[in-house]
Amino acid sequence: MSALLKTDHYATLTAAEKAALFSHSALNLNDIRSNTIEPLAAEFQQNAYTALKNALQRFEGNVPEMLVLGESDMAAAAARVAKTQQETLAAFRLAAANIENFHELQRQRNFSADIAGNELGVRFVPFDRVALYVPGGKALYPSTVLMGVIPARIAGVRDITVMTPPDPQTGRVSDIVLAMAHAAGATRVLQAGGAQAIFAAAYGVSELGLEAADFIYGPGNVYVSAAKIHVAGENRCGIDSFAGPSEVIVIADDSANARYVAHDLMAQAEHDENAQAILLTTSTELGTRVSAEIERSLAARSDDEKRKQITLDAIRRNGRVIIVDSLEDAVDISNRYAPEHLEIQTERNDEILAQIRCAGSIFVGDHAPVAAGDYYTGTNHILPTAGAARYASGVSVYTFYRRITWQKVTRSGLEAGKDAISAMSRAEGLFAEHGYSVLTRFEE
Ligand code: HSO
Ligand code: ZN
Repeated sequence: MSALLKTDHYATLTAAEKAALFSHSALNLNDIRSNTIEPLAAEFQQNAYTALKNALQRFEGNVPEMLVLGESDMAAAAARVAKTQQETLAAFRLAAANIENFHELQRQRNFSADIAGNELGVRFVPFDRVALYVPGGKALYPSTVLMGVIPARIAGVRDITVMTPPDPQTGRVSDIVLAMAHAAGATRVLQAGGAQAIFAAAYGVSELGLEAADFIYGPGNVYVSAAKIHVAGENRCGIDSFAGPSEVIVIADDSANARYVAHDLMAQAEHDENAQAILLTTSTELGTRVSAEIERSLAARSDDEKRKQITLDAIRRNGRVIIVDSLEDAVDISNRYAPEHLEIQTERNDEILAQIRCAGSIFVGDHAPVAAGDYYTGTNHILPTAGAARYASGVSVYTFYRRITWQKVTRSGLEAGKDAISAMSRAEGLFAEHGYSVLTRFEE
């Protein structure tokens, strides 16, 4: 049995061990909130522009000369990329087209209906201003720019800010990120990362032409997450669901390919030392072969030492093989865990798919690694983590609408309901005004 990947039989776990399995990678934001986030919020309340510059100087040691890049800067970057990185650009364009086509299908239409003689409807009105956080610094996520901006633009959002930290080496946001922001339809790029970027978007910075955003979304580190929770708690704007370390559950039986499964688990681990990668399988043999492949392949890797170490740490800390008695048990465990990503590689994929109740995004079949959705198929990769898939969904066109209900009530429509309204308002002790506001319309 592998020393790297912890293997257990689910039936033999104690209640506490089962609970630990469902706990996700916990993040404790309490210290960060009181030590960093609350004082920073106070600074922004005084003067957002000064607070932003001071915080960037303090935390990043540098304030970019141009904090905001607009359409012409993004276009210039896109032109440079078109010259120097043609292949990369072509790849991202292919992905953008798939994302665009899939998200186009999610456009909502206003509707209305006759209910008890009155006309009732819903208007889907896009948010006016949104701000997408894209992690930067060591890793680059131009793919996340596409995933965040395209659905907002399709929903009809007119003002889309991308916030991302500049490369510490060059002091500016990379051309490929700017080119993707341009291609996807972003309005501007704020060259700032961290909690201060979130506050800038939430409070607005008039000196930078930045109005307070209605909605802030996108993955980030603990400071970014804590800042988002703070501004949402102040009711300044909406936020997407909690972004913790990335996770995958793979449900597989003995028909699965061990090498594929092993590399899908490692792909998740590659993101972050706190990433979670869990295999639920009915096959002890598959478990053993997956563990062996992970050990073998990591030992053989000699490319990027830093990434290899992250992958190794995540596998060691949060990599698990859980042997289950049946695929039904695997489904049950997965539904309770509510993974960000779920892969299904079994002989009964469709049946299992239909039983899944909680997951961010599901990858069905031997040829559906998470990386396919991360980059290319067209589904979104900004997904709920840490169990939030129980109640939240990934970013989509639906994310960006206000759903405003309306009703046109006629004299006859109101008349049909007036007695019911009187009785109900009386039952709630509100007849004097609620009830009367209806009845007065039928007085001579
Ligand atoms: N798996 C990540 C998304 C991503 N992977 C971006 C590579 N680049 C969270 O769903
Ligand atoms: Zn990924």
